[in-house]
Amino acid sequence: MPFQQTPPQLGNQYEDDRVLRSYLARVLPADMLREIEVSLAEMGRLAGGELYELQLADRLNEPRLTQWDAWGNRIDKIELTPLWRVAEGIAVEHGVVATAYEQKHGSLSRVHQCALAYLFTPSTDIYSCPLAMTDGAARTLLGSGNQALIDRAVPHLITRVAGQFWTAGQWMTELTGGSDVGLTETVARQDPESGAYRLYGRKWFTSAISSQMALTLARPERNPPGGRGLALFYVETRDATGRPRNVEVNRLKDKLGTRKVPTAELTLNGTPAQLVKGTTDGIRNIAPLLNITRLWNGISAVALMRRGVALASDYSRKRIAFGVALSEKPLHMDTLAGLEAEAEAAFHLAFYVAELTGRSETGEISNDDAALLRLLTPIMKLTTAKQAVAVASEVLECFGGAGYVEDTGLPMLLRDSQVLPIWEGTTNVLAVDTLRALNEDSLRVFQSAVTKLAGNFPPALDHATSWYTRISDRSVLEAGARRFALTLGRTIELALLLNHARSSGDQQSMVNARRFAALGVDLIIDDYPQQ
Ligand code: MFK
Repeated sequence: MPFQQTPPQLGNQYEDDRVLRSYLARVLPADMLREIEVSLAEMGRLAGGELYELQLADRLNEPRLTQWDAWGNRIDKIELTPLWRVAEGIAVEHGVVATAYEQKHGSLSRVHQCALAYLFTPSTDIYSCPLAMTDGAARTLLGSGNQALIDRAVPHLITRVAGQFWTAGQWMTELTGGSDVGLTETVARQDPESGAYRLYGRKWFTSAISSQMALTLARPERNPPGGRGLALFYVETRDATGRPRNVEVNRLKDKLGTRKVPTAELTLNGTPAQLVKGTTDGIRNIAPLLNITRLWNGISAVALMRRGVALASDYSRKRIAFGVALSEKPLHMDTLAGLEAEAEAAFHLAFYVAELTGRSETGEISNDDAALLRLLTPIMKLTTAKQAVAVASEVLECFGGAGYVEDTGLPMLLRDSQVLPIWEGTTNVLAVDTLRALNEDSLRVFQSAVTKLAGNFPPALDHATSWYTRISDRSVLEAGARRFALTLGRTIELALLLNHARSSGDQQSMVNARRFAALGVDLIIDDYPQQ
């Protein structure tokens, strides 16, 4: 009988997840956990079973754009892959967006929702992208005070009824720059009689273009240049017959990963649009959306890490090399232990931001914690995204050549992780955003949160603080901003991990905390050679 390698397998992704279960047992009241556990176990069963099988079977399918019908009409029809169509139904039915807005459990509903998203994400090929933008649009509209738009769109965004569900797009990026949004060239022209706006311009990188609505930025005519001169607009993408409303999809992007996400280049050619909130300050007004999608980015990062570690751990028990299973090899297990420690540390930071986000949404947040949330959102996004890429790369190596072969489904983990540090603000843009959010107050709150969680004032935090307070030259500060933000990120990850280990009594969390500390937290370089 020739040798046959057993592939890795997944069990119930909730029941098998020590980190998620021990975290939820610590932060949720027991009756809430009992109540929601059924929904989590069901999502875990789907994610490790039917959805995972469908994901592997759907591997080569990609979304398709048909620009013209047989009779010369511009239709720009987008067909999604079977996996995405199933994913949408499951997301709606299980309330992967809705749970955060139904608020059955107050601010902890956000934690429940993030747990569902975390279980759902790794088996659905970045369907988390449209869900993230939908969630962000609902939050932005609800905070806008624009009752007409709230009444019109929000019920669709947060519904559990399949036929009524809308996803939302986030059309920001233009050719002038993905990061420097203030350079946006799209113009908003107002009809002098009706007062209605139409948008003219090109959007260069619009994710999940299959959405029914979008939030976008454009410059009303005669507004000044820069971010302040932009306004936030609401767009419905298609009319009642399904025809695009003066939006042309020029082509879909040919991307390294996230291949199921129909990401488009668009021309807005008189697209009807409504102001969301005022005629200026579009960047400030769209920031709630950015902060929600950045939370999703972090939850997706930890979800993909968790999937990689689950597959690699299972495989280590099935793969025999040099006479024993890989799980008997000290070096292989040391490698896996490092990945587990990174993944658990990242998990606690992403879910801590979810807890704070939940409290900010129900108004149960102090000024101090609101400042902490503003600071931690970019720190969490940039730190977890970098960890996800590093973990995914190492996970592939745990499989040897099989990790490099497409039809194992494993390379997709690396390609999909690679988007996480790029979209929703690159690492460097978010490092600069960290500086934007940092002031005397937020630094003090950060220090006291870390000290309370860790039980001491960690040396890495002392080093980072003294570096930050010593540097007065802005260009030196910016040059070190990435190392600084990552040091803050890893410092609070370690503090959260220690706090979890102590409060829950989870011995494996303590092992992971020690390992994570040994892997390195302090990335500050005091006197980096200047060019
Ligand atoms: C899988 C899960 C997730 C997936 C979803 C993915 C789909 C998305 C696909 C995309 O990638 S969409 C495009 C994403 N693009 C970005 O994230 C843009 C990245 N660039 C930035 O974030 C820049 O930092 C920014 C554009 C915000 C900087 O622009 P400016 O013009 O230099 O901003 P400025 O003047 O500093 O800020 C304007 C105002 O907004 C200020 O407030 P004030 O007017 O009161 O002074 C800022 O404080 C405020 N602001 C900026 N960022 C904020 C914020 N407020 C709260 N939170 C923030 N994050």
